[in-house]
Amino acid sequence: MTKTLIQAIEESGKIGITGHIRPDGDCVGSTVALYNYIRKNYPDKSVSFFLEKVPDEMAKVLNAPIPLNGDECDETFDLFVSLDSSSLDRLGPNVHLFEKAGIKYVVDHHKTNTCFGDYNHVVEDASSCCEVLFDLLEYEKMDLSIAVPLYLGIVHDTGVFKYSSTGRHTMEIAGMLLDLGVDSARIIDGTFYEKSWAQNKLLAIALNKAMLYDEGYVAATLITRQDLKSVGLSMNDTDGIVEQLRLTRGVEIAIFVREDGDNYYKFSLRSKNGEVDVSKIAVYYEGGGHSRAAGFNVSGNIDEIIENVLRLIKEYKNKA
Ligand SMILES: [Mn+2]
Repeated sequence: MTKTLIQAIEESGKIGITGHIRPDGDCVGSTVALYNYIRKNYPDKSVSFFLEKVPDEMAKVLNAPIPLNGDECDETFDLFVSLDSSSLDRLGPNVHLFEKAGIKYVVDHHKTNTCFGDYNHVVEDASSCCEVLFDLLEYEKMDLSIAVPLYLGIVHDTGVFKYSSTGRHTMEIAGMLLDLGVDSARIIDGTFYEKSWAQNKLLAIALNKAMLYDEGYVAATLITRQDLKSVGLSMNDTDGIVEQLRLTRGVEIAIFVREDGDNYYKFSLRSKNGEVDVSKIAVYYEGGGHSRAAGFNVSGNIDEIIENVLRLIKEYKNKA
């Protein structure tokens, strides 16, 4: 027997909510929206919000709770909801809270989702987890504190309504959220396009170091810890670089590599027209994602890894 998210909420007194480590806009948006929805409509229930720090630019436009850290919590929840996370390990310090909860509920849109809950509501072709969540909640019970984070998540996961996952339904939801009073320009510019001066400087470094491979089919760049240090930024400030590479005319595959430790790297992959399913490359390295946007972490010699990724691109391209 399946159970809707609303049923699970209604039969639980103590509820926990979490998303994945290094939360992006969709993760922040979906977790905050569900938190605010429960607070507004079920004031008698206890609800706790577990996540890493909400990025400042998002916190500015959101009515977001202060996140808790699962490492510092030993409680047992009647219901624990995981949003926008494709696997259990992506819950980071909150894995143990999810595992011992009475009802483990997964809401997601990653096709690589491992269905690690008791109930797994995974809609593969949805633009975002926020879109999936919108459909699980009642519109009549939403207000601006719920509409803003949902809109923010959709904006971020669709690259502002332009990725192929953006469908009629996505736009209908966005329209319904606008009806609730969402200030769309403030969310789009303030949380998606706007970058700090240091981030723009980092983008300059990344573009300067970028290389073309496979006769311009692939563009790739690498940002080292030293590069980040030179502009005073941290690992969380590299958003948007892979997107800029992707926008290069003629480039089909964009690769952004970030050095996160000694011989330890984070890869972000984009496929412009879907000629190569980059989630297959991510899965090869035990990462995950979508066919046009995926990522993974890997240890080893960077030249050899890049060479292998380029080989995989060729292999999957010929299979498409
Ligand atoms: Mn997402």
